[in-house]
Amino acid sequence: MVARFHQNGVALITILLVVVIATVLGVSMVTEQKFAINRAQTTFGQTVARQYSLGGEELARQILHQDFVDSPDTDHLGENWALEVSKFEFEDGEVIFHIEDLQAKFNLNSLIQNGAGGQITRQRFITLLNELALDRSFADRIIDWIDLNETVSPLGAESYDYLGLERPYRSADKLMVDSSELRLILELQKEQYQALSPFVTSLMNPATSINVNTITPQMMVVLAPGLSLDIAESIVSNRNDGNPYGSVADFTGDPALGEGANTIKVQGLSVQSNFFQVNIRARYQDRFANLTSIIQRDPVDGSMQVIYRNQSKRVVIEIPNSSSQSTSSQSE
Ligand SMILES: [Ca+2]
Ligand SMILES: [Ca+2]
Repeated sequence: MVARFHQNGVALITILLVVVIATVLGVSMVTEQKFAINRAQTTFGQTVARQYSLGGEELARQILHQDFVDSPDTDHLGENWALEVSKFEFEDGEVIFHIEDLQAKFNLNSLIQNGAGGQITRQRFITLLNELALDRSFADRIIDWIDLNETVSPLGAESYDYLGLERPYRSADKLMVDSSELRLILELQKEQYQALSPFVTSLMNPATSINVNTITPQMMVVLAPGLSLDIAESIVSNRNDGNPYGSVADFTGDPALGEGANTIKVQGLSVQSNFFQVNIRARYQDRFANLTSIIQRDPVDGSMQVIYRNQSKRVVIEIPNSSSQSTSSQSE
């Protein structure tokens, strides 16, 4: 009897165990399915948001193409591409983007230009470092980082210096792909990088010019050392107020520059741009996508090429308030 009862008990426990396992399996299968559905939904939402961001890039291309048709010889902040923000809304989502002229900034790769142009460029960069209270040795260190050789400039640093660091690496010895490479320059600290980065870019062509129609007052002081920031601010404000320069000579001949005009070298300046950065933020339902693209526009035929895309940089676009709201509703 006892043995039989024992056997029955074992059978019951076995059945119970089977039921428990089946229930656990069932629950986990349902959970698994839910996860799979969630994953699929998330992936789908993310894909749509990505596509929206690429749509934003395409729209930016069209705007830049239209600008080439309308005014190929000059680019300034009164043109359509330079509107603060473009916003397009559609079902369950939106695309917000902003186009900026990269030739309003100093191209770090232009530091290795040869000849007189190179000398002027390097002097401009040293002026920029001075304005930002940064050590001028960074000019030589960046040059060494970019130039093909391993010959150390007077205040520079090449692989030999980097290989001696706690976490050793070599100098790149090629054009900078992204200005965030500055963080690798010997002794260039985070704060110094943050001070410098708004003024610099890294275009894969050392021979780019700086567009005097889009530069900030600070950059104007870099081009015309000795010019006070106050005067540069009033010149820029007048320029943006519907008085862009038609030529570099118009700029250097601007009477508002006063004595500052004598310090300006015309080499490497222009009133037209070929490199634009589009900062795009797209949303589909609760999924977001960031995209930073660089578009190169040919100055002769207006053809365009996306030469850089980055989906990992967080794009922050501030929506302007009511006064410029009209610029952000082009879709209507
Ligand atoms: Ca234009
Ligand atoms: Ca080098």
